[in-house]
Amino acid sequence: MKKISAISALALVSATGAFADDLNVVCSTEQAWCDMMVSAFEEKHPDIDVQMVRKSTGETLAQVRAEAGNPKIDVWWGGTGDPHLVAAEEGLSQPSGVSTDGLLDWAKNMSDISDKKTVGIYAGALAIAYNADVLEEKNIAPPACWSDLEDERFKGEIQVANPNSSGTAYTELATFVQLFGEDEAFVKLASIGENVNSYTKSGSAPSKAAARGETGVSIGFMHDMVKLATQGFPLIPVAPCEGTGYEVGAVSIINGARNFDGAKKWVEFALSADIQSRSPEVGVFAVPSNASAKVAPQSPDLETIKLIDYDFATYGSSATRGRLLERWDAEVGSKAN
Ligand code: S7P
Repeated sequence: MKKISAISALALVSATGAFADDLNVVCSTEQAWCDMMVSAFEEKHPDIDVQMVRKSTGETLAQVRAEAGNPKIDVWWGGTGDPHLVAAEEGLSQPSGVSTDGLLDWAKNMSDISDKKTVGIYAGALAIAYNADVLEEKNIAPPACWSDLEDERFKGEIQVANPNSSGTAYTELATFVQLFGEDEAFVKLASIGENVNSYTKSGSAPSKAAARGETGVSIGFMHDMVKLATQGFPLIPVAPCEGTGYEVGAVSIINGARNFDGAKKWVEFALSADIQSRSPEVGVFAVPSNASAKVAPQSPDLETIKLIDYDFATYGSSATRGRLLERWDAEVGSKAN
């Protein structure tokens, strides 16, 4: 009898394709950080087997939407907060029940505006970077402001991601709208577009390309630029003179998650000071959301950067994101070289 039950259990496992304690995670940060999180989590919870894939933030939102009602993902960790807020608003994620005590206000704000369906895990400022060797060789004066990127001296020299797939590039789009007003923002983005050599899928790809000298200038998160600079690349991060926006990276449990308990343990783990203090081990210098986590000396000091009061409720809403992306496609993306 016992034997039959064991066989039935095995049959059930192969029919559903998963053991109960498999945890399916989509990670929207850098691969090295994703890998470190998985091994540290499995060390703490040896009974849980994590299956992780890395995808950009906008791409993950598209997958979560496509799988609504029958999700393959349990937990979505990392990536910029706006698409996490969109998922929350569209009923695609659910409250984790994990306490936000001990988190900084900008992290709690994500929880407050999403009915507790997402929460902040790190923050980082949007910036410009340039390869000092490339610009010097071509005798191009470095940029100091967003508006400089419209100048024809940067023709073919700028790389940035596509805001449909990349949360980083959507942060840039929303930052321009908040800094310059919507119509002026699209004029500027189209004019910068004249100088863009490629719109990449991933938000961190342009700065890696700039570090290698494949493009002169990139737009991305300053902490990712700092990582490349500390690795010895001639990459100089610039906080734009007009001011800049920032991201709050987030974590969400998907609505209908097959392993809610495991997902909740992941969120608890991701919010803990111990693991947040370890991100510099893999060269991630974003600012941690747990007030007790150690901040690496290499982390950009957000207090010294002219940051806008980024409106996450508005720019993380489904209608605003959808409308801005449609306009970007029509006025900027469609004109890509
Ligand atoms: O590693 C940190 C980080 O750069 O990873 C995320 C990622 O670049 C976002 O990717 P996409 O733009 O491709 O969606 C950022 O949230 C974070 O700063």
